[in-house]
Amino acid sequence: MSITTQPPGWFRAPEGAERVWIGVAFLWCMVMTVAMPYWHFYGKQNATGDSYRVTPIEFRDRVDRFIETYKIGEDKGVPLVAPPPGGDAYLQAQMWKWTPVLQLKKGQTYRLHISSMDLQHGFSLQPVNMNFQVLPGYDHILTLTPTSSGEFSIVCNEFCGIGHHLMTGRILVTE
Ligand SMILES: [Cu+2]
Repeated sequence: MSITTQPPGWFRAPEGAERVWIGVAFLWCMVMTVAMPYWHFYGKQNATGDSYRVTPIEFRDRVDRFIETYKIGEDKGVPLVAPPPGGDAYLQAQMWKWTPVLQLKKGQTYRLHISSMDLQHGFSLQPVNMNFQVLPGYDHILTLTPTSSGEFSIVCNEFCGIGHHLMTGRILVTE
């Protein structure tokens, strides 16, 4: 079939159920248009937007220094680190692990620096379901204040290769 012009008068204005559904879809678009910027300013789980350029090697040096200074033990072969309350904490993503395991204090605010050593990973904190992209070359800073104590898991929610499903980490929050 070749491309032809529609015959004159082909257009009929939507009516009945079609009209209702167009209305519903349009209203929902409006709700989302308002809700997204609203949530950006009033939501309590938004990233600060702070991020700085950093090379993977520089970031690894900072993580190593951080671990050396504040290490309090080991958790299944991964260093367990308790950063000073109110201070900086570091988390390194790489195929296929999160380093170190952090031990934070409930109610204290930390500046959590996250970066990747290789490719894009996804930081997904469970069960609270907070999600952030982690990119190599950027030090992403999240201002984090744990509001409940317990054990939280970090899963990678950005497919990063054959070991992606094994890429889990932990954050412990104490009273
Ligand atoms: Cu990953």
